[in-house]
Amino acid sequence: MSNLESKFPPGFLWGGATAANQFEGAYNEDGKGLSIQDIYPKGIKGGRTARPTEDNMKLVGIDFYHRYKEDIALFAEMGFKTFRMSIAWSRIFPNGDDSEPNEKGLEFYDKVFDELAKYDIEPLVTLSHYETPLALSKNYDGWKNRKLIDFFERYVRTVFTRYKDKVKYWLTFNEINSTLHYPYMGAGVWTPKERLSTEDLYQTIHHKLVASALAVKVGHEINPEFKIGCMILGIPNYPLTPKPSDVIQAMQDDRQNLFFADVHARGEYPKYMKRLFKENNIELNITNEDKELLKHTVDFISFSYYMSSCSTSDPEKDIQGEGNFLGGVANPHLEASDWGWQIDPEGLRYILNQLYYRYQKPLFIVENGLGANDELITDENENKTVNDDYRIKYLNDHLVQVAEAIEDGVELMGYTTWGCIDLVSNSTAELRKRYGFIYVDRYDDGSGTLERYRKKSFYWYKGVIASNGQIL
Ligand code: BGP
Repeated sequence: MSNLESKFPPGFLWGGATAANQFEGAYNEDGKGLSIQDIYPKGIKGGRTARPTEDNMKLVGIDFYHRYKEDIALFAEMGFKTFRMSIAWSRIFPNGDDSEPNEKGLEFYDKVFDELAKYDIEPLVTLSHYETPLALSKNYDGWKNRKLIDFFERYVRTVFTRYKDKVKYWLTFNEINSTLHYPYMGAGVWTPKERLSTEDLYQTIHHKLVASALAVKVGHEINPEFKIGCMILGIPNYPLTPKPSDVIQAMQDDRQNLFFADVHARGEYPKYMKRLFKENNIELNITNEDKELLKHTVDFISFSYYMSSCSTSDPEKDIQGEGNFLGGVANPHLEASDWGWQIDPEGLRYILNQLYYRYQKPLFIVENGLGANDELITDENENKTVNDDYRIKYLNDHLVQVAEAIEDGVELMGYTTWGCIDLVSNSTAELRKRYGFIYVDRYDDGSGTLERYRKKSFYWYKGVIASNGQIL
């Protein structure tokens, strides 16, 4: 692409993405309450950010809470135009249902936004990144309970009002469609998934959809300049074979994701969901007020993209979790990362087109990246670094497809790589699954200095941003 004009529009929002629970640390400082992530046992080592013990260093994240100035300076050095982060709800309302917000928590994000402003970096803020306050989970069964809508409204009003002149771009719920598969992570539902009826699961989802629309409404009232988007886990499903029943299966599997974007973009439930509810005797409590609220549609659609998946109508071939995140069947034409996530750059062009021409709303890629085992080395200048050519290749290949999609006519606001600084993995709670341009000296056994080092990809991404994508 190098000898061509940049295909990325002027003002394209290049940057990186994070989530509070995976990198802030300071799980109980300055009045923060626990979130569901703080006790969530995952991976081989158990909990995430609860009480730090020697063999459970994940508990401190990577300490952005105390090192945000240093980290933001590094993002600025790469030329970031935007930085995606989340607000930890339980820093603001420690129990979720408190009547007054925690001033110390609010002050922390003031400081972060002020620091970003120094470098003209636009914050892109997720209101809820798998971070339901633990007390709401235990005491109310999370989003299964309609009351959560009110608590969420109080929280979003508080942060929208407080930061109305500091933040313009907002996302409501991270990967809202994953609630269908992970009701605890997605919605703080304390009842174990096996005991949750399908009806309760969809009611839970309904509450989140209403809360998301309510956030759009309230946000636009507080500042009409706000741009508020939904956020979907983007996994396109290909038919495993050209057999018509496989094609239909792929269509059905896609709807498990697209349903969420459909409601956010169109302001009502699609007919195919009404059919699904009818055929499964699911009767949701959807009030007239809910229906009115849902009409507050989003300004843009954002999504994460790591992989595609294949769908089959043949139950014998349909082995759940055979290499992809939400089940599905492995694609024989694709290779996978060390964690079994199949790498498919062209799938990104495909889903960009699918979403854009379905909704005709601006899109934003808010996560994409490669989790890998990085090796820290000392280079000839005695600098510590990582030669992560594999990461550069992964991102370059994906961005070339993004440029193709832009040429296809897709309106794209920006691109933030996931985990621009190494952070704790969401699915495995490990730190060795690294995504960053910045290496953090921290290991799964709790050792490490927390020093930051620039990887080779750091300089590559800096060049990509400086040339607005021309060096790809
Ligand atoms: C997405 C989540 C992120 C992030 C990313 C990478 O699903 O929104 O929180 O962690 O996946 O996943 P992992 O950390 O499991 O490699």
